[in-house]
Formats: sequence, C-alpha cells, structure tokens
Amino acid sequence: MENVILKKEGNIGVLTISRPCALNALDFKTLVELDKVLDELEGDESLYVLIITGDGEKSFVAGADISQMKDMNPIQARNFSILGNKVFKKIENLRIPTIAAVNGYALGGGCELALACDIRIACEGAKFGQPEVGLGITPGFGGTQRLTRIVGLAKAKELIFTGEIIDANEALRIGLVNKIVKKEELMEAALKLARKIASNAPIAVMLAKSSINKGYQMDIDTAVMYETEVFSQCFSTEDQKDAMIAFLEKRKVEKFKN
Ligand code: CO8
Repeated sequence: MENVILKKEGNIGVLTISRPCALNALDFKTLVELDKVLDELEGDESLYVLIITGDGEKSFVAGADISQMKDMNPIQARNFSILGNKVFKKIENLRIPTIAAVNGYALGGGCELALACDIRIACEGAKFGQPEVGLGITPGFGGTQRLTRIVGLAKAKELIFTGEIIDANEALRIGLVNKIVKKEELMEAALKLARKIASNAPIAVMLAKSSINKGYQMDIDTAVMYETEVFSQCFSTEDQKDAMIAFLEKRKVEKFKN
C-alpha cells in the first residue's frame, strides 16, 4: 500500500489517506488500496473501532483526483463513481463503528468520505463542501444522498447547488460534524471517543450499528422488528450475561469477552 496507511492502537485502527502531492485527493489507485484494506479490516476481529484521517496538516481529503477525472468519458466516470461508491459503502457498512477525524479540507469526495463514516470530529479550521457543480459535475461518491440524510434536504440542496465551502463551526451548527476540537487535540479526541466506544460490549455495539443503518432504510414497523431481532441476538452472548450479573452484584465487568 502506498497511499493508505493502517496502524493499530490496541483494538482501535487508524487509517490514514496519504497522497501529499494532491492534498490526499482520491485517485483510482487510492480507492483500490482502500477497498483492499477495508476487506482486511472487516475480517479483523481484534479491532473494535476505526478512525479515518488524512495525512499532513492541511487536508483530510481534497476530493476525487481532478487531474485523473479531467479526460474521463462517461463510461470511465461511471466506473470511477461505482468504485468510489463501493468503497464508501464498505466503510458505511463496516461491522465496527468508524470515526472521521477531519484534519483540514474535506471537499467533494473528501466530504463524501467523512459522510460515509458513523461519526465526524473536525479540527478548528477544517473546511467542508461539495464544490462539484463548479467543476461541471455532480457529487458522485454518495454526496447527494448521505449529505441529505445527515443535514436535511434544504441544507444539502443549498450546499450542493452553491458549492459553498463551510467552516467547522457551520458544519457543527448544521449537524454535519459531531464535535470540533483544537487541531493539536484532534487525534487524541478521536482516540478518546474510540476508546469509549471500545470499552462497551463489542457485539452489542456492532449490532446497534447494524440496527441503526439497516433500520434507517426501512419503514418504521419493519425497522422496529429488525431491532427486536438484533436485541434478542444479544442474549446469546456471554457479554450480556456477564454485564447484567455484574450490575446486580454492584461491580463493573472487568473485560468484555466477545
Ligand atoms: N485533485 C487533484 N489534485 C488536487 C486536488 C484534487 N481534488 N486538490 C488539490 N490538488 C493538488 C493541486 O492541484 C496542487 O497540486 P500542485 O502542487 O501540483 O499544483 C496541490 O494539490 C496543492 O493544492 P493547492 O495548491 O490548490 O493548495 P491551496 O492551499 O492553494 O488550495 C484547496 C487548497 C482549496 C483544497 C484547493 O486545492 C482545491 O480547491 N482543491 C480542489 C477541491 C475540489 O474541488 N474538490 C472536489 C473535487 S471533485 C470530487 O471530489 C468529485 C467526487 C465524486 C467523483 C465521482 C467520480 C466520477
């Protein structure tokens, strides 16, 4: 892997997109590398949370690679969009929670990458936007759908139609990010949140993610039935028994097993 770096800190994975020559813009090669690494991560049971960030001080991901898209014909563009969407879907559906640690520009495909994560923490100075219409294209890695679901129809339309770049404070105000921290505290804040998630019963966390994500695509009655299935599955885990016994014995579970 050249453009994607995976490090592990205990049961937390930190995935860094690293293409300093183009502010970490996503080209074909980087997307293929991401696709591979996500397959490895899906099978790695030692990991409970994944953080995704960008290399360097300036940029999370400055979009899809414009120099690579410049000469594409519609078929090539379609294939590029299909690959990006496949990768981002893998992130969205990864069994463990994902946190985008947005360390700078998150534009176009970079904003879409952050949107595919479960939670977004931004540093002061981070910038968000879907500037595609200024380049003669639409968002193509899920932006028209995920941005709309996260910030609502009217705000998503405003951002996508104008291509306006917003700062971290505005992103927080509209619910695009969960939290803003000082730049030098970003990774520690992401790790702190990841550790908090990882301190809970891992199967329960994974099932909760599945229930939220799958249920969000369903009508409420079907979604609540799915929640019931997921909830009942928890009762086949050792963690459920251990945690409830520990509560009744007025102590904490030392370590979740599953
Ligand atoms: N693609 C390719 N190269 C890039 C990109 C990019 N998205 N962003 C920055 N770079 C390169 C620059 O060309 C420059 O290269 P060089 O040093 O060789 O000239 C280098 O990175 C540094 O960039 P700047 O000199 O521009 O740095 P500034 O600090 O002046 O500006 C900005 C930083 C504001 C982030 C500026 O670089 C910028 O506007 N970048 C483009 C942002 C953008 O429009 N992103 C959206 C791209 S479109 C997209 O993401 C579509 C997604 C869906 C695709 C669907 C597939 C069909």
